[in-house]
Amino acid sequence: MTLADNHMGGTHWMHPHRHGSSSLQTGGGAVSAVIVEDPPNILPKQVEDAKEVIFLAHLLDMEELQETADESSDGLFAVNGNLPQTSVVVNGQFNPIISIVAGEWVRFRVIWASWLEGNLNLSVDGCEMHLLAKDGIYIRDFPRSIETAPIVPGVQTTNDSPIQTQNLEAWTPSYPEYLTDLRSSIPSPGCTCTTEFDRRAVNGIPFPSDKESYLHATYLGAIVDRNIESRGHPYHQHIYPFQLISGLNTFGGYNQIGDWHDTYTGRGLIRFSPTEFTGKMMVHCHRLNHEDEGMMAIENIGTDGTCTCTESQNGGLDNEVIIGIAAGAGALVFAISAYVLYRKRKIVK
Ligand SMILES: [Cu+2]
Repeated sequence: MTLADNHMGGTHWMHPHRHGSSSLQTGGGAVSAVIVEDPPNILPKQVEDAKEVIFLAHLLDMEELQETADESSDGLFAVNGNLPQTSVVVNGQFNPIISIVAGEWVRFRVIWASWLEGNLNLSVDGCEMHLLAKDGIYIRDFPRSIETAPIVPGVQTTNDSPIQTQNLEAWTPSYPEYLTDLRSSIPSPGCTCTTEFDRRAVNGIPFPSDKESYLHATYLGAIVDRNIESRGHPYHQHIYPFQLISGLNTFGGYNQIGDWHDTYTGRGLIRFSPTEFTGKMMVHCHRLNHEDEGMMAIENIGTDGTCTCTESQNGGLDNEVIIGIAAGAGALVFAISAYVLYRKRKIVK
């Protein structure tokens, strides 16, 4: 795997994405961590020196997998004998023991490689927990104290989990150009669209059988806003990470305005700017059985300076709040250098 020189270090993961088989293959265990290491002397010393634990949590639900296989008429997958109890395994193990030393900071690289509903809600009894990064991108206000990491399905995050030790020093990463802050940017004309997840479709439209028809279109250099109405579904976007702008579910402070994500559950305004890669950008529910059933759409990134939106076909949804959020959104800025994102699309997702 070759990454651009300016790719930010971080914790990622990869899984298969064959449409119609994503949930079966990913749920069956075809998941792996992808760690992008930082060069020396980039991270604060307390983080750089910390013991590191890769914590790849995966939902093992054989009953659901068998049902998925039956629904998809997959003749290859079969569970024989007694089904193991549904559980979350960590690094492939059930109830593994991770030893840490009292008073020392530990860097947890946490991946919730889930393919169904439900957040991971990671907490460590008796330990302080501070957020360092989400979705493979460092936050700007480390150390952000959190009680629980409500990691949504498909997401990776990095925590530092200590036990009463010296205070962590504040640190703001220097962001590469493709992660330029968009909070104060003004969205480009016509580039603010609404994306709704509901009833195994996006804006009322199931994933098109031609695999070509796109929902929204944008272009290189545009400042793009999306009013996300995902309800309980984790909205996931390929290629370009997006910045949380307004109207967010903060999950008790875990999410802050300006955070970079590639997955977000709930309602709110997000912003991104395509900077290098043109063509298809997939968006989908990261409950992969929903994605397989049609809750996925294509955004097209062109070069002609034109944005288009496809309105929701649902009709009856309450959009007033969303519109209010859009009007009240200030503006930020960001731009993604595509090399990274390309790799993300091709390899990580
Ligand atoms: Cu969903």
